[in-house]
Amino acid sequence: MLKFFRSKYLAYLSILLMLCLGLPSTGNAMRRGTLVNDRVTVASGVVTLLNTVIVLTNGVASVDFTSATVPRNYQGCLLQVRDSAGRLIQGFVYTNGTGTAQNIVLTKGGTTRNWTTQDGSFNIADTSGYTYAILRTLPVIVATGSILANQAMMDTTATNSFVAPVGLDLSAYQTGTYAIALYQATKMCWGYISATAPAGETSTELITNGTFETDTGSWTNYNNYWTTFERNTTSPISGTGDLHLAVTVATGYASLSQQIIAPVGSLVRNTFNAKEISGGVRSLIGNSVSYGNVSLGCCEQFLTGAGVSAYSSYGTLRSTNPYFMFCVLLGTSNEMYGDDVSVLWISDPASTGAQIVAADKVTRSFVYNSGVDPNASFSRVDIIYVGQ
Ligand SMILES: [Ca+2]
Repeated sequence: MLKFFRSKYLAYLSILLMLCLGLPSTGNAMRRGTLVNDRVTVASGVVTLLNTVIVLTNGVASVDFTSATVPRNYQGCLLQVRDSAGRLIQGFVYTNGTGTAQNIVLTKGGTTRNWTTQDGSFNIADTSGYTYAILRTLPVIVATGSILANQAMMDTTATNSFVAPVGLDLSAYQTGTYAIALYQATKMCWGYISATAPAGETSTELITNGTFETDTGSWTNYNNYWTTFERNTTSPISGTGDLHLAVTVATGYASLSQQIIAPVGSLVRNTFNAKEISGGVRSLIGNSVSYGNVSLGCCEQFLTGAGVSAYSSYGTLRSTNPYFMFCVLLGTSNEMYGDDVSVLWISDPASTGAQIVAADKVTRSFVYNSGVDPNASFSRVDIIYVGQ
């Protein structure tokens, strides 16, 4: 399961890792990076006392410069205000405010309403007015955790990029001010979380004739290795017919397959109902019509027991236009019945997932992907507040 906890000290480590992994290789797995310009002034100016309302109080800290854009267009940035004697107050611009007023929080990405630092004698009624500066600062990690194998629910295509990890609600981060970074042993990827919430899981059926109600059309018995391949009408699993497969040859393998049309990196959900009479029958979405290598496929499920069971698995395609198959390595007799076969192509996740967008915060794509395996576990996942 996912475990998230807050951290501010891990921010620098994460940014360093992103920078290092993005650099050309020189033969070492990592290169030492140096962070410079971690604070850059993006706006500054002067304001009169007449146009300034400053609230210093812990819990309700805010500022109002009678401007619709300053500092509200700089959420996540550090606001510094000095009175005419040079005394300083500074705090981080929060994610929202009221009217021209803007809430101030203690830490970037935080929720505690307070100024980060205050010179004790700062004058909140300075008739000579104030100067201010708005500084862009390093992103900060606001949540971190890990993801088990087959639970990332990722699409890594440039068209549909999204992440919807099992048990993790990302809807709070759909504000256009967060990024997500996912790490494996030697790989990582990251992108911005779109401000657009997914409308809900959207899918397209890729299997033809998964119900076997009239025939076994659209299915291919590779080399006829399944010696029994027929539509069964005697007590079918559902409807008027189901799939019956059997083979007794002692060596080799057998597969019954159907090609599905979707690009590599797509998320799919495979479901079917089945019962296994004997042998070690499994299902797989693999890269060829023959007995597949699971490292080249996804959604591997082993049939268990003579009673009808419902099978369900999510996976990200490892090749373009792969094959769904029922397959066995031979050696003993193998026999199964199957029905209601479905492979749904998930083009948008549930509303708790996150569409991933590129640096323009619009185009669906990860910003960087060194080749993560979406079906494997992720040792670390960070939610990063970047602000505006
Ligand atoms: Ca049926």
